[in-house]
Amino acid sequence: YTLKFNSLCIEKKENCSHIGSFFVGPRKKFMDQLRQKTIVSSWNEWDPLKHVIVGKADGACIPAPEPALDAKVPEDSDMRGQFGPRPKEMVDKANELLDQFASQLEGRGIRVDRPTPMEFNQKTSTPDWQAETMFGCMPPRDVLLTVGKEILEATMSYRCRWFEYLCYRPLLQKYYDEDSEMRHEAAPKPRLTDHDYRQDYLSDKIGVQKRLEWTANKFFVTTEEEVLFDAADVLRFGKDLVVQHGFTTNLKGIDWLARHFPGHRVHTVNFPGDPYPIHIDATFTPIKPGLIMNNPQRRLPEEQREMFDKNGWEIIDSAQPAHNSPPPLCYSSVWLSMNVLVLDTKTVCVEKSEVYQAEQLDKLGMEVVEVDLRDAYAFGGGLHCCTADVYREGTCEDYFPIQ
Ligand code: DAV
Repeated sequence: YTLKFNSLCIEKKENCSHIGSFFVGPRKKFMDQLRQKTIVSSWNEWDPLKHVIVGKADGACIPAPEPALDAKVPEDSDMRGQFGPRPKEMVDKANELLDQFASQLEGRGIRVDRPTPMEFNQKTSTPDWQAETMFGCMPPRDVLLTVGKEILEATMSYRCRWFEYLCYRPLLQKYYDEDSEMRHEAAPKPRLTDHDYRQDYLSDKIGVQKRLEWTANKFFVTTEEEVLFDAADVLRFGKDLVVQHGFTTNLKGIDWLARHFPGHRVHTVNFPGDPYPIHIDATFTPIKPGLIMNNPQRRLPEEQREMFDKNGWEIIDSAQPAHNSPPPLCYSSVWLSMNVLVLDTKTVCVEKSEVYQAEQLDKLGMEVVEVDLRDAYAFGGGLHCCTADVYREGTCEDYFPIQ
């Protein structure tokens, strides 16, 4: 069938240019596409990666002030007080690096798909609010959560990111068509009214000391008004999901995930020491079964270690970042150093300038693949952030039988 279909298309290609760009590419690539069977499945952060989405920087904006975002942008950040499209040279550079990363993965036999950027420099609104700009689609990890054969669109918790899922819909629809067992789900869209955010966080003069106190007491910017979560607050360990309670995910969000995945055990964690707790992936990084790197400034509290200790998992301090400050216009911290992408239990992608992190993983016996990505950090994060799993080999295992 494939060959027949293929020869028909090749034949048609000459006189049917309107048939679309899908058929116009080089013949080999086209045949490869036909041969690849799409499988959606990923149960953890370390099984052999076979198919992944890598984000794009096109048209990304610095979002306009809004309650949840203001709480996250560091008080001394160069981004405070400005919004709108990011400088073109920075977009081009970030895209060059993301394209290069995609090619590196493809060179290792991993299938890579890219999202469809939209006009992010436009106002969006719902009956409840209006946002001046959108954000971008560099970090698919924030939006898409793959658990087994399901890809779930997170609620998100910033107004500027409410419509971001649209950038991934062309891919999700394709996967849905191509894998008859794929489950495409979307969490309930939140209203994101002012009731969702603590007014206390509206000031830009809170100070780090006060923030550390608040976050240690789990007094975060988001309230418990409604279900809220970002996908990047979730780590997958087979039968167990570990979810960070912080600025972008509230307890209702975690409860919703537990009800939504009844076959899983869902664990709530938080990491005192982080004045801006969003997303778990620069804080707690599983490398392979039994081994997790933890940010030494944001250690998992003793009382939350039990399930790891009991089951013989080791939690080690990650190496120090190589930089003292994030790159310009970046809303993430220097700890993107530990935002690595594990390709399999022996291979890990580390940002090229993060020499201490690379050295640590090398000493742990991993093959380190260097990836130049620092100039894309500002667009939404590091190597883990800018990817989302479609397919990793492997099955749903119980790594924590003693609960
Ligand atoms: O440390 O700023 C960044 C995570 C982005 N997904 C941090 C967390």
